Amino acid sequence: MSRKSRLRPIETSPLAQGYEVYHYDTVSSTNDVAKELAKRGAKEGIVVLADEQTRGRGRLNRHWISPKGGIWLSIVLRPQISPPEASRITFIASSAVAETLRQLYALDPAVKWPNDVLIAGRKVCGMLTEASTRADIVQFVVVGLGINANVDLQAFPSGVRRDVTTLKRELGHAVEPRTLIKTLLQDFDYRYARLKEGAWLALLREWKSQAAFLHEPVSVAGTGENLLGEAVDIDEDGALLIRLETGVLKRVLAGDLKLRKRI
Ligand code: BT5
Repeated sequence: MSRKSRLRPIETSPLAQGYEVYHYDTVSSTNDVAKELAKRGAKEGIVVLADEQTRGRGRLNRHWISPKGGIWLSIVLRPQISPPEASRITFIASSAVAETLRQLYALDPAVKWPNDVLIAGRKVCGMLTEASTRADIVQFVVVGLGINANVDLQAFPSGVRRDVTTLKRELGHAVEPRTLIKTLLQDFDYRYARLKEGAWLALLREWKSQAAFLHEPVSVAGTGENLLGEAVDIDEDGALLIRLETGVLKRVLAGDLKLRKRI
């Protein structure tokens, strides 16, 4: 038996209709635990929540800092989508986070391509969507969300601190995690149901209306060259369209976008 399969949640609770939350103390990565559960047949709507992650991951296996006080969770989904459509889940999850922070705390968050939620230009939440496919069919999707809720800025090394924020810092007080998770899952479910009904383009429009980087000068790294230009749009495939300084319009499927001024 693997170490993972011996993990036991400290609590399970149906926090939102259709979502059963398995709450763990410390795990390596909630995405890894959720993927393991999904491989063993876990149904759609199982949520893995951990107080702390020892090997939290970002994209490209980057380290995701996940101390106690944050909300580190992953949702198992079984959508009938093609592999390239899996990135849609990232978009609806970030919309749900932004809307939840606005509703519960009157904050003014913005989504940023491809997988961030920012407050005043600083990252408060990141998303990691991973799909398991067989013969070009999606078996399951795990969407992981990391929200810096009740985390002190001192938890971050100085190199990332200036680009990061936490809810506690923005609000000046701690938030109630259960209320946040419940509202978030309800909002996510509303968008996910619409996605399944074919409302992707409307959902993408909503995501764009929550974005603060469109029509702004940006740089994009991680594409082999550092691109400088204006973020023009996000297309139906979730790709970024950037107007380079040379005037050429370039389509980018994945990369790291930075605003060239803090807004
Ligand atoms: C992400 O990657 O933003 C995806 C983060 C997903 C985390 C969740 S937590 C629950 C689930 N379980 C996991 O193991 N992962 C998911 P990316 O865009 O590659 O950004 C990573 C970069 O963000 C790092 O290289 C750091 O610079 C920065 N970073 C690390 N920890 C951070 C944090 N807690 N808050 C804000 N930025 C952070």
